[in-house]
Amino acid sequence: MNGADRLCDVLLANDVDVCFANPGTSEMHFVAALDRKPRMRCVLGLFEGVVTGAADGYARMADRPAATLLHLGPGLANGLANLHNARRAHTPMINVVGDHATYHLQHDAPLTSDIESLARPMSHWVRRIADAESVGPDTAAAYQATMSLPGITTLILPADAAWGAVSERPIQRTVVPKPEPLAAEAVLAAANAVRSGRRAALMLTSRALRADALEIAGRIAEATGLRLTAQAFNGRIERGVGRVPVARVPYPIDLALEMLRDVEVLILVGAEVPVAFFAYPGKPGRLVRDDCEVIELAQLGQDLKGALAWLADELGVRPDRPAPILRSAALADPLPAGRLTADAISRVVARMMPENAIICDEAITSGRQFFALSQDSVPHDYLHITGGSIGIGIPLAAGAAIACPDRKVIGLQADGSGMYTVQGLWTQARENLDVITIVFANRAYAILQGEMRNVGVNEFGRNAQRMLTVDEPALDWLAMARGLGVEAGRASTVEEFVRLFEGALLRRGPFLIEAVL
Ligand SMILES: Cc1ncc(C[n+]2csc(CCOP(=O)(O)OP(=O)(O)O)c2C)c(N)n1
Repeated sequence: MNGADRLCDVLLANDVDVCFANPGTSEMHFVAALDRKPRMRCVLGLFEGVVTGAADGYARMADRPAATLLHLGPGLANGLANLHNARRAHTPMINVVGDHATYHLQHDAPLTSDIESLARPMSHWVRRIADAESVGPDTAAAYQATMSLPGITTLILPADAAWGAVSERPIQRTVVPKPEPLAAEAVLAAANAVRSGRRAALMLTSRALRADALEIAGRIAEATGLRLTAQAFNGRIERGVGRVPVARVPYPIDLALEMLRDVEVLILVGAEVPVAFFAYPGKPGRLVRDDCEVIELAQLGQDLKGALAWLADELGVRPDRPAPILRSAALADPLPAGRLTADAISRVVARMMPENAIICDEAITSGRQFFALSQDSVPHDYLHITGGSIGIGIPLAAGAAIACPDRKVIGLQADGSGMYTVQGLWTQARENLDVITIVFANRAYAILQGEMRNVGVNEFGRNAQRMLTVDEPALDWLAMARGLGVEAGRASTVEEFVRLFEGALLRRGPFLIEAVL
């Protein structure tokens, strides 16, 4: 047995049995060890941004981490943008980054780089494994850290630690430390604030946005008048009919300020105080008013649902009180017709998505209305881009589909963002993943055109035009999808779109619809 075998065995003992990978020579012993473990599912991504984005989508839906296999500093660097998104989502993930053998580093061979420095900003926890015998304990430590933070852990695996012999010993499941207990003072402070009659709001994220936790929050809201809000960007929300609806803080700063203007007490449940996505001249950074009292009921890593239950108890809100869940789907709304617009697509998807669909939203400007339009759709999960780093949508959908093979995944995909990790379609095809990708082909970086106008520039000259449009040549999504092994169709009217979407819902396996806007 060698270090690489030990690494795999510790992962498998903890049910980490999917490895998204893009390997190189320094990881060959790890590849050979993975090859000896039939329980491990290895999924190839043709670019490391696909690898890390897919591991993110997988863990958001599976509620357990995947491993990634990345090739030294450059491989990790290619995956960093989506690691950044995963870090913002507090997704559990164990990255294994191969490195040269320890004694080879002195030669500064071409692929040598400072991997720790590349890893640290996008990881919550980083460790370089010293030798083969350390592989087991270090992998267990990475598992502990990823589960309890929860967050991104990165293990650097030197080739000689991978190939070095280790003594045989039984491998047990790693014990994860219990989360920090909830603080009675925080619960009391929140309850007192709610009782005070001041206008109070709960700010939820992460585990607090699952249906069971939302139900408790909904009961509190209905009994006390407390408002329910969610962070602007969240890893996963369970929503739709039968669930308690929650409003997200909007992206446009003026709408966000408007939403939070009258909030006098903000109670954070895993969430942060909301801030503007960017600085704008003359506008505040924090989105709550200066005199807003902020109470941290519970932090990420603590039992967020338990915190809500305790608050409900403290406020005398009975657990058998009916929660304000949405009761009927808006299926009676007529489908739109005629010219294809982004909102028409959102309406069609909101109306036609199957029960338990998983929506991966990287539609950027085209998806602005989707969240509101799908509030009373059938029950579904909503996964968002969490760190503002575009290029997550296609990989995120692939990972979610691997985690939930019995559920339909629908990717709402802006075209500019889609081009960052378009290779992810090939992974969808190779793994025969049940994903419908809807490309909003507006052939522009529309959001940036809006941001230019926000800063007062209304006339675009040649250089701005060249930087903010994605036409000439127009992207041929049908050809790209087919070239990557995914069947595809193009729609220019609502009727064409509905026909393609209906067909895609009836089949299994990946399908792409280019929606020409
Ligand atoms: C990694 C990364 N690079 C660049 C940007 C800046 N950026 C934000 S949105 C955007 C273009 C989005 O265009 P598209 O995906 O087509 O959506 P649209 O704005 O047209 O709705 C860019 C380049 C970013 N957010 N992340």
